[in-house]
Amino acid sequence: MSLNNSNTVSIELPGWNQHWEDLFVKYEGPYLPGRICTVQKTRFEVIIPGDAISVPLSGALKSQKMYPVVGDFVVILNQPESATRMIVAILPRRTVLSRGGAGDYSGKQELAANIDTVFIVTEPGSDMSISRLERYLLITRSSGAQPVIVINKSDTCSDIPTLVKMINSEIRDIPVIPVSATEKTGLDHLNPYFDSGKTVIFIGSSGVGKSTLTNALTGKTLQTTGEIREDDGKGRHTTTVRHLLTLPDGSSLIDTPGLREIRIWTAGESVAETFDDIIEYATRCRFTDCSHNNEPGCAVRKAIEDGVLSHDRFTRYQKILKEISFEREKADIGLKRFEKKRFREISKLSKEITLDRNTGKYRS
Ligand SMILES: Nc1nc2c(ncn2[C@@H]2O[C@H](COP(=O)(O)OP(=O)(O)OP(=O)(O)O)[C@@H](O)[C@H]2O)c(=O)[nH]1
Ligand SMILES: [Mg+2]
Ligand SMILES: [Zn+2]
Repeated sequence: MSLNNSNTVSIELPGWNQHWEDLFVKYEGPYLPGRICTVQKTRFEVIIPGDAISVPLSGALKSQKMYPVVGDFVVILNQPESATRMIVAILPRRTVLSRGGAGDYSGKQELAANIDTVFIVTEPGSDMSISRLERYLLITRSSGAQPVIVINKSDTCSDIPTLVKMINSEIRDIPVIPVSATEKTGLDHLNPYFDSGKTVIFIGSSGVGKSTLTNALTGKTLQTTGEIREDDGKGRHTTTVRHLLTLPDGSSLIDTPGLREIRIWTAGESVAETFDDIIEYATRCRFTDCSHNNEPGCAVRKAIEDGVLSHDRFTRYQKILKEISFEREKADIGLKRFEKKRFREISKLSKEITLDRNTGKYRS
């Protein structure tokens, strides 16, 4: 439970290392460290050294609205003599994946914490959508974790190389890994992300095969999987809770239910990274507050005319900006006043996300 002489960590907890040990040392007394593996209505399933227990949250955490999420490292007050066992603290998160991305906006939903790699799962059929992938990319980037795109069900597509090429041309610098969970092909390419002590998560629409992948990688049928309804090709939600599973090599994997919608409240850097080419063209517009609609000397319009920037990509970028401004306004001033201020906010936001001409770095 504490450091031994050789300064190695002796706590057996998935993902636990010196970093967490250093944060935990101040809890002297009847305390145990734990990692949240499932969140239930009022209780939390927690892995503790050598065991898994179900515990409630302390009243103090509840009143501060501090709710642990799957992947969190927590401190448990452990007093068996008075039958007291509850979560009393959440150790500071290294990364946090939220449905609304980063930022302090009401309604933001935290999905998981302390994730190293986010596998954004899609399939070659009707789920395939660049704009959906970009949304997942935005929330991943603002979480601090590393994104990887996984195309599952590659067995159902006759030309995977062309599909991978298309995704690579629209979304650059992100690994795109085709796999088949049922045929067990391509799974080796996911191995590097499962280093001992690392935590990965599967996100993506319902029915893309996140749970089937989870079972294929763990080699056990831990998660229930579901057939896709034949009439509309839409998967129902087979998985209903986020669940952290520990693999024999000490890595952890979180399977999640499909997300129905991804609202984007994140701005700044993650938008700039995802649409870096557009931000770069914009630095060459004649006017610094160019809206890229019909101003003279607009380098973004020129790039579209020259065929170096796809019009679709620009449209997706504008749509994302509109959406962020919409969510921001809704959170900030309430529905009544927000329609009026909406346009002003969009232009403010596009000005915020700029490339610094001197340093070449993104500003937001
Ligand atoms: N052909 C093919 N089918 C697959 C593959 N992987 C999963 N499936 C099928 O796709 C369906 C949905 O799989 P799930 O693993 O339940 O999907 P999920 O993403 O976990 O869905 P939710 O839990 O609802 O979010 C099942 O019928 C699987 O058998 C694959 O690689 N190839
Ligand atoms: Mg599932
Ligand atoms: Zn412009």
